Amino acid sequence: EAAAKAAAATLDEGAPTIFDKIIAKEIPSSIVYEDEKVLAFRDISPQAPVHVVIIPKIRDGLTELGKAEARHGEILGQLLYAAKIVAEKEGVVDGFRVVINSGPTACQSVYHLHLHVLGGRQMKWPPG
Ligand code: DGP
Repeated sequence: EAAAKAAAATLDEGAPTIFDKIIAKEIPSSIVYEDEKVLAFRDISPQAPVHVVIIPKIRDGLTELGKAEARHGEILGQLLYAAKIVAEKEGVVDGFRVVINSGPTACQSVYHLHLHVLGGRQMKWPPG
């Protein structure tokens, strides 16, 4: 599946993404946590019993982590802290994984920076 995903890799063109529609509530999502700056919702294709995606509500050029600039430091910290809040809410704070796929080689498919919070099963290392 990863190979298929990589083969179908999309590129960062800075275009609006499906996550804008999720933020605008134009398409439904199962929201786990929300505050002024971030939104966390269940992944449509869960890779673990707990699989939540956390995004900044305002993308501000942050299409992928590889394009982060110093000015993004605050929101990056807020996203990471939100991962801990989500893990706590989902009952996996004792063991969870946070993943950021950046760019096509890493199989990023939506170019609005996001963290994956995964938990509820034993993780393996190294990741695929
Ligand atoms: P990545 O491959 O790291 O770019 O992750 C994008 C994730 O977003 C992927 O795991 C599936 C999820 N996703 C894509 N579209 C939707 C959607 O419309 N709703 C929800 N809930 N998740 C989505």
